[in-house]
Amino acid sequence: MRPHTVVALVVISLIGLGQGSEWYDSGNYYQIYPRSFRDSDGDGIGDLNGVTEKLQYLKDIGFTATWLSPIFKSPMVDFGYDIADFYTIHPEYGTMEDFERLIAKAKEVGIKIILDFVPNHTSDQSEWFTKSVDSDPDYKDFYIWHDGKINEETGEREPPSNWISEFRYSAWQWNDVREQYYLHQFEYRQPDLNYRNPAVVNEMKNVIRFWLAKGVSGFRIDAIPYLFEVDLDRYNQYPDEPLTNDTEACPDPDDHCYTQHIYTQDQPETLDMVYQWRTLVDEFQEEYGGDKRLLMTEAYTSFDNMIKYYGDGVRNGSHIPFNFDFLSNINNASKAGDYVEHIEKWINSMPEGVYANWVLGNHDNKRVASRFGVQRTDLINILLQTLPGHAVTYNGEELGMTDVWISWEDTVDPPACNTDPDSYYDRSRDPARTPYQWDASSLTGFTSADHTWLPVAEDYKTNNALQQLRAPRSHLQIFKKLVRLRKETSFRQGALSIQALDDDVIIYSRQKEGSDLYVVVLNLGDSSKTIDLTKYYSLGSEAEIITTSLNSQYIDGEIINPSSFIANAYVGTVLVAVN
Ligand SMILES: *[C@@H]1O[C@H](CO)[C@@H](O)[C@H](O)[C@H]1NC(C)=O
Ligand SMILES: *[C@@H]1O[C@H](CO)[C@@H](O)[C@H](O)[C@H]1NC(C)=O
Ligand SMILES: *[C@@H]1O[C@H](CO)[C@@H](O)[C@H](O)[C@H]1NC(C)=O
Ligand SMILES: CC(=O)N[C@H]1CO[C@H](CO)[C@@H](O)[C@@H]1O
Ligand SMILES: [Ca+2]
Ligand SMILES: [Ca+2]
Repeated sequence: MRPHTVVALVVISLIGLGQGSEWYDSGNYYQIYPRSFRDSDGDGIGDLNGVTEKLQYLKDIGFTATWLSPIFKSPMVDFGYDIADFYTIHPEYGTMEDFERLIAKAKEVGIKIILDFVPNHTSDQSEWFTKSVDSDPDYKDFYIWHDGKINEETGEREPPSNWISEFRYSAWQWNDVREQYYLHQFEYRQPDLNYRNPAVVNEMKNVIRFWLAKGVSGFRIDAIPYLFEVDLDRYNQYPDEPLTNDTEACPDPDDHCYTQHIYTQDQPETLDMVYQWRTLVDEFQEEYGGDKRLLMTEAYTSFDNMIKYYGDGVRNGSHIPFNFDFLSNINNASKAGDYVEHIEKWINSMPEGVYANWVLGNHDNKRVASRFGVQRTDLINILLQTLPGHAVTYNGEELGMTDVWISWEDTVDPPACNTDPDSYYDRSRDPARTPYQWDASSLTGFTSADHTWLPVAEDYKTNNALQQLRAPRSHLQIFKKLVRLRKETSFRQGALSIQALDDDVIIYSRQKEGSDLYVVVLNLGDSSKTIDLTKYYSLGSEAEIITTSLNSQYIDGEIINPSSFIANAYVGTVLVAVN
């Protein structure tokens, strides 16, 4: 064994956490990308009836809840993140009756449904926007309009400020009818709503109430940092954002990273809005009864801000502010110490009475198996499922699905389409959005059509859910075991004692006093290591392998000697002490 870079033993005590009795405690969440999950009617596009059909499958794996990427009426410029009508189901995905059946089936099966709420913008096809363009008095100020400014040298009209869209180019778009610019922090066909207009705040609360009344268990709220922009009343005109001046990382003036978003992100009013929404869902539950309703929030923002989404000590906010500190900082090159540092950082910074959450994949990032290597698939799933708090899984990660290469011609994702054939691939989110691999039949059992909206992975004949369910050992079998394990007292309520042994190996224990002692060993590196686990944890002469990566030399149920445990390359293992 290589000499250790010794990192002090860090014991994170979580006593007092996880004692709650809400349905979402230590929850296991599954993100469904409906367009790619299951096509029930043979048009090559996933739909609600497809989701309904597969709810039992998700329940069998053991998920608590599933959150669906947007299912609302949309011209699909940004695949549903451009909503034309917040109160209507997108026709390609089904009808309101289909949705009601989905909710009924979910209740029957015992899995909660969480919807994606996209508050920052609508589609330019929204009736609200059309009316705003026409200066209808009720909608005139629903969006952020401005005359722009006149360039003193050329005399020409220019956008009000240098703000850049997340999807490249100016965040201001000229409208010929209203003869003004409107703001869009994403695609130009996604105009930003004006949250300084109380009518907008009110209407969006109505949207939340509408779906709560339909029986959803909560919302995952999209792109929150962009909600508010700087208050125009405080300036004569919208101020330019400072340049980042990073000519190496961001040389292109059309790229979002070219400026620092001090006026367009993380404005103080944003947190208040989240707290208001929390009050709304809490009040709804008090009024109409039933289980508590849950809020999950998406905010790529500073660490301190992420933590504030939980609440400010007086008001509560999001139950699950997605941990993008982990997602953004942990990558294939991360060392064991980096993992431990980020895990500790989150747990130590959370306010009391809330849970941590762990997420490494979603529809905006390349697939976990592709980012970390297929060999590490099980290791990453073991990590996410055995840390204290909520675990969030993007559909397909439990199968170890990998990115599918998509040609420039087949590319449909707007940030990629806004580039060119040479540079689109890095920006494209299509490779992680391909159809879910159900079985080995034509087009992987996703559809009965002869085409799909994005290509199906080439490996689907050997890598699919059915094959993995039938195989005695598979990514999915390991995942299912982990999900069951999480329900054990030591995982729900036990303390975490974690350390990095060197650059490659992370070890931790989960134990609640009086309950089983579990030890997790993760070897990120490419060589086997022999470890005396009894040096770190009070293990006796025997321990049982609960589950371990496919490429491990051990098998589940095997009894081993923990004083000479062999951690194979890229392998994760969960052991339990045997008395
Ligand atoms: C970038 O350079 C400009 C002009 O030199 C300067 O005004 C600005 O403050 C710089 N931005 C940062 C983030 O340092
Ligand atoms: C915040 O949530 C906690 C439970 O997590 C509860 O005890 C407290 O009353 C809530 N505060 C408000 C202002 O709702
Ligand atoms: C991840 O890192 C390993 C070395 O630790 C390397 O062999 C592999 O190619 C990397 N995989 C990806 C997808 O970058
Ligand atoms: C992770 C996530 O949901 N990202 C979304 C953030 O918001 C933009 C615009 O609505 C979408 O394009 C992303 O997919
Ligand atoms: Ca369909
Ligand atoms: Ca906004």
